[in-house]
Amino acid sequence: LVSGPGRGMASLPADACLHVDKHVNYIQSLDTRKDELEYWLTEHLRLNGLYWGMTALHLLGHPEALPRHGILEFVFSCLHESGGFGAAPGHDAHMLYTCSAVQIIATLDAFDDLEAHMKDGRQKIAEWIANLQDPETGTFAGDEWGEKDTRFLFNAFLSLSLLGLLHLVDVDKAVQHINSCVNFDGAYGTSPGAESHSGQVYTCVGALTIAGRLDQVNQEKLGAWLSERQLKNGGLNGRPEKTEDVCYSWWVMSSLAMINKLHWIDGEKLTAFILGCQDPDLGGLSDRPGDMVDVFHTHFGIAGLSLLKYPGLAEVDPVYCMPRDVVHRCLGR
Ligand code: GRG
Ligand code: ZN
Repeated sequence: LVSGPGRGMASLPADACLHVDKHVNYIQSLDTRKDELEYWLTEHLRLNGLYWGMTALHLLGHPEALPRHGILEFVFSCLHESGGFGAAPGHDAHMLYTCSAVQIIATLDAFDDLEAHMKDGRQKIAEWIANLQDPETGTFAGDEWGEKDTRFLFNAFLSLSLLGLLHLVDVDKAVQHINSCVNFDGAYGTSPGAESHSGQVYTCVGALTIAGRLDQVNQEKLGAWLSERQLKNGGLNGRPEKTEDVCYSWWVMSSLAMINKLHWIDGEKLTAFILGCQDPDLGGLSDRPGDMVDVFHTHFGIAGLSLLKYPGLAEVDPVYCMPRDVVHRCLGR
C-alpha cells in the first residue's frame, strides 16, 4: 500500500522535503475509509486519532481541512453524563480520551460550545478527572477500574490546566509520586521501580513543567540519557538497545526541549530520518522507513519536525503537543 523497497535514508534525495499536501489529503481521507477493516479495528482509539489528525493539520498550516462543526459533534457524542469521554460513542469513559477531547475543544476554542452542550461541562469534566487521583500516592488511575500510570497523571495535569482547574487536585502529592518514579539513570518509568522509558520521561517531565517543579529533575543526567537515544541512522529509540521509531522524535525531543537541551541531539540527521518515513505518493508517515503509515506516527513525526523548526510548520508546544499559540491563548501567557 505504502512504500516500495529502496525508500529510506539510503535513497533519500539531498533535497527531500515535507509533502504537506499529500499529508493533508491522507488525514482528510481517514474518516472516509469506513469500508476498510482498519477503520473498525481502530474504533477504540477514535478520539485519540481525531486529536492526532487535527493537530497535525494545524501544525501543517491547514486547520480548515476538517470541518469544525463535525469534529465537535463527534467529540460531544463521546461525552458521558459523568464528565468523562469514551474513545467513540458508547465506549466507557477513560482518561486517555478525556485528555484528547479537552485538547480538541481547546484547539478549536470551543469551551462555549461545550457549555451549550452540557451545563457546567468544564467543571464536570474537571471533577471526573480529579476523582481519579489516588489520595494515598498522588498518582492517577485511567478509569474507574483503577490501573495507575504516570501517563494518566500527566493527562490529568494537561487537561486540568487547560480547563483552568488544576487546583482541584493535590499537586504536591503528585510531584512526590513522580519523584518516586525516577531511576538511577535520571529517567522515569510508569511507576516506582519500573524501567526507564522515554514515553514515560515525557509524561513525568511534562507534569513537572505544568506544576512549575522542573527543579526536581536532574537535568544533566536526564539530558545525557535522552541524547543517547539517537542512533547512527539519525532516528531515536525509546530506551537502550531498542530500534528507532519516528514517535520517539516526540517523546525524546519534547523532553529535551523542556529542559532546554534540544541541541544535545543532531537535528539535521533526525530531520532526514523523519522525512525518510514519509509516503511521498499517498501521504502519511510510518514508524520507520518502508513501513505502513498511520495517523499516530504522522502526527508525532510532524510535531517532531516542528520542534526541529522545519520551515513552514506552526510552532508546537513541547508540553501540550498542541500549537503553541493555542496553549498561550488558553493559559493566558
Ligand atoms: C498529549 C501527546 C500527549 C500524550 C498523552 C498517552 C500519553 C500522554 C503518553 C504516552 C507516553 C508513552 C508511554 C509513549 C510511548 C509509546 C510507545 C511507542 C510505546 C512502545 O513501547 P514498546 O516497549 O516499544 O512496545 P520499544 O520501542 O521500547 O520497543
Ligand atoms: Zn512509534
